[in-house]
Amino acid sequence: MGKTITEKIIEAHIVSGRFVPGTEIGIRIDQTLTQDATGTMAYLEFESIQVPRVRTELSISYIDHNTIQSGFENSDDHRYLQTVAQKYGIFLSRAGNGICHQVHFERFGKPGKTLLGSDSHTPTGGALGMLAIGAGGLDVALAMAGEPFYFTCPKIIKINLQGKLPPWTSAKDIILKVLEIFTTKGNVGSVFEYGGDGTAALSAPERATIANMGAECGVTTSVFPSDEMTRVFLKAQGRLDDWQEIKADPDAEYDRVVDIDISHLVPLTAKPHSPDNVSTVRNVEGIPVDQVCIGSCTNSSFKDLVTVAKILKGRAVHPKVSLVIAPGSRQVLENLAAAGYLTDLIMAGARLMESACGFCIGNSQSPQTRGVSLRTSNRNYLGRSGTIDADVYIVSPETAAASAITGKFTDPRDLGVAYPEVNMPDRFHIDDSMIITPESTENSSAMEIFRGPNIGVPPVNDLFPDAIKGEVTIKVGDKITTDHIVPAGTRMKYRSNIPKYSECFFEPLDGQCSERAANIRDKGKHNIIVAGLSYGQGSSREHAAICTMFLGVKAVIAKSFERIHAANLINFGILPVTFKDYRDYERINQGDALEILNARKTIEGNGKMIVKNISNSLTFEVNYNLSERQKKILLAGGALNLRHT
Ligand code: MIC
Ligand code: SF4
Repeated sequence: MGKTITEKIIEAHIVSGRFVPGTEIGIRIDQTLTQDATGTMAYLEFESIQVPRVRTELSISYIDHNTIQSGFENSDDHRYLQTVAQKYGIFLSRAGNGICHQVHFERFGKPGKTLLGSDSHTPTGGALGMLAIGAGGLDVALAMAGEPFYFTCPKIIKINLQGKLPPWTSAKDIILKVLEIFTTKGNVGSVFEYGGDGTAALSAPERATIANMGAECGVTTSVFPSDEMTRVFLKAQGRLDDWQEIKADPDAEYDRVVDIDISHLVPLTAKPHSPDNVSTVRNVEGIPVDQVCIGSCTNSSFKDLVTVAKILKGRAVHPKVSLVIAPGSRQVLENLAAAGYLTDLIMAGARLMESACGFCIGNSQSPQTRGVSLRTSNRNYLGRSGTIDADVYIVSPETAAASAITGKFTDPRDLGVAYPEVNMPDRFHIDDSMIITPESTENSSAMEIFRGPNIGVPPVNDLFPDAIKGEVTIKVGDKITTDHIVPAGTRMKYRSNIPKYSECFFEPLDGQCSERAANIRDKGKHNIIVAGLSYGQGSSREHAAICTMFLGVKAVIAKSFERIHAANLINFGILPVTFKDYRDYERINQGDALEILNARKTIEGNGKMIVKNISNSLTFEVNYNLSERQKKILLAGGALNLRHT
């Protein structure tokens, strides 16, 4: 039987288990990436593992999230990252060089390789035919130390794109269509593998937009073939030698095949406050717009921004609209400048931002109170923009540019002009001068690491308790994201200071939650979280698990979990369990006293796990699905404890 692309790459890297969907496998990781907001903790963890040098083919540390450097904390983190990178053999992409996924795609991604990144949008690399997976910082630290990455062998869903995109629709509309079909929940343990004649016609940057936002569906990753389009892109990056053809065998079998005829697509948008709240732009046209933000790792390529420049050329941004543009990398910025497109953007009234995450992470460019913001980014969770009552819509660069001109939500087909043709350069202007190469091995042992006062130590947990006895600290609904658990924005500068960061635990939903949890913990009781479907969507930030651990949470009982967050909970010694009967969710209230007697023994012996609700005298069963490896980690109180025993 023929093989899928995913199967081929996994089989070439597998070190534990076999390719049987649903079972745990371990793969060798060729490349790792980190970014500053997750990286500082990941490198503190890496240091505590005590290996002298990274053991990957390539490890690179990007500074792209907290580049605003308000206060000393970010700059301290950045200096820490630079010195750690020098010492341990890690490349470092400096602040201003661009967003990790865009730069990695341009300069380092290689067909056929495996990439593990401490950021949920790492799958962007799948656009080049690599297996690129997002994970918590500790898993990335372990991969840098040469350990395999363990995950559930995925089911493969083929997305068969057919036909040709009509004018004024683009890759963003394709992935919004995919989100409409698959939604943000229920896709854990799957990989999207793209194929069909519609895929063959998409350029590598267009594929990157699609692979990037597969993360919003919760899939392990998305993979494209490495074909002529990949070759053309790598050649233009001066990296033809990195190209190899990778395609699925004609008789490859998939768990499911979904056909999408893209020739009938129309401009789409994801309405507030979830990327799967998809509607046609036609349906929302006319809504007055206050802000338009173009950029983020989803849509900030040269192709995207030339399209925007061509739409804006000779026109002016509407006086009521603030138009913010953040090119994805310095390469994009330099190429826009060299070809004159930057002038068109500036003359139209665009505000040019640094090549960084910027507005996407909510630490700048927050919209006005009850403002309407159209963004080309990938997430529009409540409050993520920094303004809790703003309405954020996700749109394509075409819809964003058209609406910036008219001042209202506009279907770009109504601009009444020809769709701009964008020719990609045969060779990009390439400049890697902001990527620092690490010290040679001889010099590295003497290198000192810079540590400012904001840099803590990775917190450790106690052994997993014999029994869990505590209180429901908070009961939440479906689709709770890691942004709800520990928000980013201005709080993000405390990523290496866990006691401080824990103060905003569940802040967007309940301002008292952190204090309540600390009180329960300080009374010697355990905290327990109760949640609905798809708990822990979105960001890979392991801080959502570390702060949970710091506040003394021992178990999370949910209807279902998202992959990265569930793995992070186990890595930090917290038990994720699911309701056997969803009706039991209704029978629990915040503040209820719960007990899981013999929790430890039950896990050791694979027994039935029964939860007793002392407050209403009911008992119910919960499921847990742990491999032997995960059990050891959990019972030791987390992966770092296990390594140190
Ligand atoms: C995000 O888009 O939410 C982030 C910020 O890039 C995160 C990582 C983080 O929280 O640092 C992600 O996607 O993993
Ligand atoms: Fe940065 Fe936004 Fe991409 Fe996250 S989604 S990596 S914050 S640009």
